[in-house]
Amino acid sequence: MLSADFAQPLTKPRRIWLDTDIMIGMKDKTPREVDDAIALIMALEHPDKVEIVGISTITYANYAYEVTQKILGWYNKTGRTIPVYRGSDTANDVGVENDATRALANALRKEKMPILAIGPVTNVATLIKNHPELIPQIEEVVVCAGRTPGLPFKPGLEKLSVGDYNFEMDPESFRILFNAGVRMVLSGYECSIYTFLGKTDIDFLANGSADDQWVYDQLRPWQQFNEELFGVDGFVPWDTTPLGYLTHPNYFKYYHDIPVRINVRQSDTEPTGTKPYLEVSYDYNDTNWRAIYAYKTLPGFEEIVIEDLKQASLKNRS
Ligand SMILES: [Ca+2]
Repeated sequence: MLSADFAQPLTKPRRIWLDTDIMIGMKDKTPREVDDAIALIMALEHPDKVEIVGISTITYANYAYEVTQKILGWYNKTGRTIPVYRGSDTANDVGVENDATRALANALRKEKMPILAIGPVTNVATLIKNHPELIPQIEEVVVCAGRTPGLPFKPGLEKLSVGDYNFEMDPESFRILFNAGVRMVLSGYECSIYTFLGKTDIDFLANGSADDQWVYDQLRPWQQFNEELFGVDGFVPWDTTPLGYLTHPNYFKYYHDIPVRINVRQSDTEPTGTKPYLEVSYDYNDTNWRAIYAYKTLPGFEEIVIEDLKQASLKNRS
């Protein structure tokens, strides 16, 4: 027989740090990536699973700060104030302290927690480089990066190769994280590619509150820009899968304790030259680096992403 106790959550939410290169709505030559914003809205919809202790920004740090505050103002219905800190503006100054690295250090001095780092990992690497005593306080770093050997990144109709953006922006910082022996979770292209938000998936936002409409007005051009680049009208919400590792881990397939290496060879995104690739394989026997590698999203996760956006929108109307 079920007792009333079963209705109570069995575990407390996991307290996490979010480091993000959120750039939704940034005025530029082209529409900008929207996935960090979707991951943030999703995280706010699951206060039973994750509690965001603080948010730090990386690349375009000032714009990211402003837009994060805006989105929190609209969609944070958790009753908790979530502080936001400006991090590295360039993702090429590892070791240089900033508001974000100081705040993250203070947070880790108080408690152990995982870091969800859905941009270049410069802020996290600065923390590790300057405060190695805090490494044991980092339960894990969940990132959107990495590939199985030679896997091309060709979204949509597979006409165009794209880079492993977060890794290629700052490979040195990834090196610092792996050398520190921090538990790493890689949930990148391979895991995320078949999660796809098309026009009909987001139409409801166009009829929502003024806030929802602002979000729609950023998502829709991003979908159309994706059609120009990759042939399909819609986008992959990449950063939702590393969040999903923390909120809905059963929706992903993982290679556990898989060796990781940085391999340098001919670039698949530039006509000439070489570039580094962050790759995982059980065949790599000359590396101490290890990760949990998410290689597949199972059916149902996309529905969770859409439902979370709908719930966020409904709350925003009342
Ligand atoms: Ca991102």
